[in-house]
Amino acid sequence: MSTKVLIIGACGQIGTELTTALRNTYGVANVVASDIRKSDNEVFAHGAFELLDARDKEAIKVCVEKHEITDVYLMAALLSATAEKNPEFAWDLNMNSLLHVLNLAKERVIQKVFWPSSIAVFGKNSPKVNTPQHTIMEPSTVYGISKLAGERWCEYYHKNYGVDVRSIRYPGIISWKANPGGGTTDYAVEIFHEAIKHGQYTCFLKEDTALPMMFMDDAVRATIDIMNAHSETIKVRSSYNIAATSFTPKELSEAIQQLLPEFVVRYEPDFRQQIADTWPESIDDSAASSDWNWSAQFDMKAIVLEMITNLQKVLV
Ligand code: AKB
Repeated sequence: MSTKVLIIGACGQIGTELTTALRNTYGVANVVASDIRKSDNEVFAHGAFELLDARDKEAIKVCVEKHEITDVYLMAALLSATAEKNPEFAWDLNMNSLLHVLNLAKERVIQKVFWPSSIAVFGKNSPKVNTPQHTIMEPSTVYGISKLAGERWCEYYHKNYGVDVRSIRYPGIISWKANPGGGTTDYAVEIFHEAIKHGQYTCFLKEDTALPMMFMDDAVRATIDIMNAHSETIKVRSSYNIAATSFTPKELSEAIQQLLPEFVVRYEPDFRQQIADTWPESIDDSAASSDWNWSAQFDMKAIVLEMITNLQKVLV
């Protein structure tokens, strides 16, 4: 059977670029984008698009059957900072959307599922440096709790019902084509926009808060690679650690100042500081490397160059 893809939550930061990458891989006719609202990003001006609430199992099933979908990428979620403001809604969206899609796979309506987890599954008792694949996991945010519960469901559905579900724990994702929304790592995107537009930025995290980060191209490649890997090589059916780089706001600011010497940063930590304080500083991704050959291509310097070069074209 040929691959026909549905992306749920396609208009978000990762979904937008994943839509383009999946269309390049499988052809425009074989990729359906969906979201609760359509974004005006030009990516969605062409190709199939469905308005879809990720909490509505029946609507997902109708869409899947209409387009004869084989693979679902479930990208809809409330991220860490927004979820803290609306815990019950976050739990409903993050958890029920996953269960709906896993059940469609259990019923063999679809063949394969991609579902993103996050470094937010770790907590203050997890080792902070080079956080291992398997370790203490005591997330303190609603988002982290929902991602950890989701990981357990993924493994459960694989083990008990043979569901082919694959997952990676995204770090903070840095990109210039679509904005992030509601995350703790969002500062690492906002800072570029403000540096170019206003020459200054007020950061909501402390200058020495190190967090794992990744450029969008690496994140999208990881997503497509894990989905294309042979099933037997995917030994972790909860979710894989993946890593690219780690840096503090101060280190990022200094790298930006290399290209924009006038750039000034102030620090006014808010409630997101408490979230960041419970997350890893860096991640051990050796399981992903050995099982399905994962490795990142963009370090901090390369990310800064890509961001500034591309945003200068679109913002100025
Ligand atoms: C967030 O900050 O909430 C996300 C994440 C690390 O999962 N970017």
